[in-house]
Amino acid sequence: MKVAVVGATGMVGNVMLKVLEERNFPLTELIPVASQRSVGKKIKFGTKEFEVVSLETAVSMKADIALFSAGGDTSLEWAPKFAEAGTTVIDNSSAWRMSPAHKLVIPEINANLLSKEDKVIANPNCSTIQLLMALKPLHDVYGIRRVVVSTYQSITGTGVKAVQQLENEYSGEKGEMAYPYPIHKNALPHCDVFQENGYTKEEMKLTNETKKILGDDSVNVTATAIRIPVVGGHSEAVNIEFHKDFEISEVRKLLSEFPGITVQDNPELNTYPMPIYAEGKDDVFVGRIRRDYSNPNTLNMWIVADNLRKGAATNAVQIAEYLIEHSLV
Ligand code: A2P
Ligand code: 11C
Repeated sequence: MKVAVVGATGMVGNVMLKVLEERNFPLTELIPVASQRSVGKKIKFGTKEFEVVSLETAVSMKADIALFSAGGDTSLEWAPKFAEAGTTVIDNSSAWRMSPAHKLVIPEINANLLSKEDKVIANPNCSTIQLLMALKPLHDVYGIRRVVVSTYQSITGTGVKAVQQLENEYSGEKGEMAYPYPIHKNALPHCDVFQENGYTKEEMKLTNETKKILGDDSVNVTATAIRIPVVGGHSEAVNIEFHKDFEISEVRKLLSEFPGITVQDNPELNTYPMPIYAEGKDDVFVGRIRRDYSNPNTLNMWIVADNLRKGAATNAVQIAEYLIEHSLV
């Protein structure tokens, strides 16, 4: 497989390269792509080095698969050009996620929807992926009526500029601000841009992408997304009201048996998921599983995952693996 990574010099692109390498992806040629300012830079991959090329050059190289993570505008303009050249694009931006013509895929949940005709496939938002990994096995058995989720999101979700802002604040240096306020020692109730309805775009992604991925418009999600000065991953406090009642022991079993989920839940031993330990891992970690006694059929839990891994790069690479395994590319 000839694979292009668009945004190879960025935060997610970097992890995509790492994940491709770790998983021994059947890759014969790597095409790293970034903006004009990075063209010619060398990217190490395994024992080899590859030169960063421009988007124009990359299209003409006719890769089998292109993993895109270079922002929504780049995807909107360039994904169709790659597709026209015969390349299957797996796009990590929000550009195509809600388009009815494009599939929004978490392989463990709905990869069965994919066909050879899908030339631009959307990778869901990071906070949606980890939420749905934990919701899906429970939704299948108890039926979700409503989810209330509060997120505690890593600055790596914003990209290199945000990591630099936090470093500058630690060291007392002045520099470019990724956020409108300091992030060190702070919590910003503001991820992505505000919408007319008073929610942020990140909060609406959680609501809308959930319905699309579960293929069920009746699942209601209300979200508050918070940015905190953490690097390892996103955390989510989730309250779920089901149609049917449940046993906590069965909830634990369903979660433990779902591929890609690790249950870390033993209050006696202070065992629960934390972003510092999720960093660099591909799994979604679930803990603090307990009944909400204030409402019937309702559960509380805490979900943590490395947003650059399962929330972005790993999920995209898993989609690519699925396409290859099922001869869809
Ligand atoms: P570059 O490093 O040349 O700017 P992050 O989200 O971590 O900031 O990374 C964004 C990634 O997207 C980088 O690899 C960046 O390349 C790439 N990128 C940003 N804008 C463009 C563009 N207009 N064309 C191609 N790549 C882009
Ligand atoms: C965040 N979820 O952490 C974002 C990052 O829609 O893919 C990715 C934005 C997106 O702020």
